Amino acid sequence: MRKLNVIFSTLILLVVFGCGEEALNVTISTPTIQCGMCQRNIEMGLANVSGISGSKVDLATKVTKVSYNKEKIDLLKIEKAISDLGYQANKMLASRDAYETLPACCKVGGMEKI
Ligand SMILES: [Cu+2]
Repeated sequence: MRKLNVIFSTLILLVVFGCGEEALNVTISTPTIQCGMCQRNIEMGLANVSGISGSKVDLATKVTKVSYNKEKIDLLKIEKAISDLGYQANKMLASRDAYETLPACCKVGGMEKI
């Protein structure tokens, strides 16, 4: 019985403390990505953003899947972070300054010019 109690309290603790840390997943449209370097730029850039626990860029479908902690960051801030890396995120256009610093291959249509 005592053992059951321990297991039961552990479960309750896991539920109580687990909730706040729950990672949400969101799929963000990133239509301006061009190549593997864009993929690296975004994945490595987002790795440095507090509250984001992981991201995966799918070049074929041009979407970025992001796992994040909703206590620390929200969708708008994630879109802003991607914009600040030089890429459009959903309806948010790329930050102009960041976009200008991208290598030619990462700019829109860049892969066709090579
Ligand atoms: Cu690129």
